[in-house]
Amino acid sequence: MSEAVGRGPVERRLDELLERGPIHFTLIDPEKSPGARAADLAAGAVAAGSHAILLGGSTGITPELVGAAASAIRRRVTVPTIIFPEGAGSIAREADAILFMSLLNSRNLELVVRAHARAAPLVRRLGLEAIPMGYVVIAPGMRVGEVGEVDAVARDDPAGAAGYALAAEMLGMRFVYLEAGSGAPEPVPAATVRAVREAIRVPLVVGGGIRTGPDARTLLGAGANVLVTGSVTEEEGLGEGFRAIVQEVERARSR
Ligand code: 1GP
Repeated sequence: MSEAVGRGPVERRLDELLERGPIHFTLIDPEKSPGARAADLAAGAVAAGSHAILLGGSTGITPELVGAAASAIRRRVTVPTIIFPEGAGSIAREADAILFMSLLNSRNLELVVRAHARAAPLVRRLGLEAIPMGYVVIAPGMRVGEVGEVDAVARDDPAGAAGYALAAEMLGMRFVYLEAGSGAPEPVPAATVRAVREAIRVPLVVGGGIRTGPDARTLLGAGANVLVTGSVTEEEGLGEGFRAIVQEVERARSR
């Protein structure tokens, strides 16, 4: 029983890494980068120092695309491959785990809990490890803000974000993710990250619009535990920006 409701091996591994400092997740969209291309990106990202691969995208995702990418990635790297779902169509048995996340500030109950109610039996049947996460969109929110029918937390409302994050923790979610939206012109404000970090005890994930080393340094300084980058990885092909971000995480880990 306790094993069924407790932390699985992927989450335990993340917790161990987090005990020694912040970590970096590389987000790969299996529609833009299918199969072998996803595996090449993952191998490069891990060689540069990234700690896990997230597989997800906001449109056109199917279990076949996720499954093929996850299989190819698992042949190349030993870090966890974790599904960052857009819905039930993202669920594939080939991944190591799934972020089982509720979009807390959506107006659409589908994205808060109803899709989860339909997906949960499949996740259990496939034996996928579910990592419970509260997902909170901060303005501008970009595409996930629109598709997710979100009442985005304003950029000058750190207390609003902290309220959602603390509610997530009190509901038993073991990670909180602050999302500015993929391709956001600016990441989540440092003041928001700081307020949330001070409010909660569980690890804080931050993503959306992180493109440079200084962006990463600011967010890490404000207390982010996990940085997620997607656009900088795929558009610039693991270029200077990606490397600088991972180096900042590495520097923070060695302090
Ligand atoms: C999106 O937070 C992630 O869900 C990553 O955003 O593509 O802007 O890096 P970017």
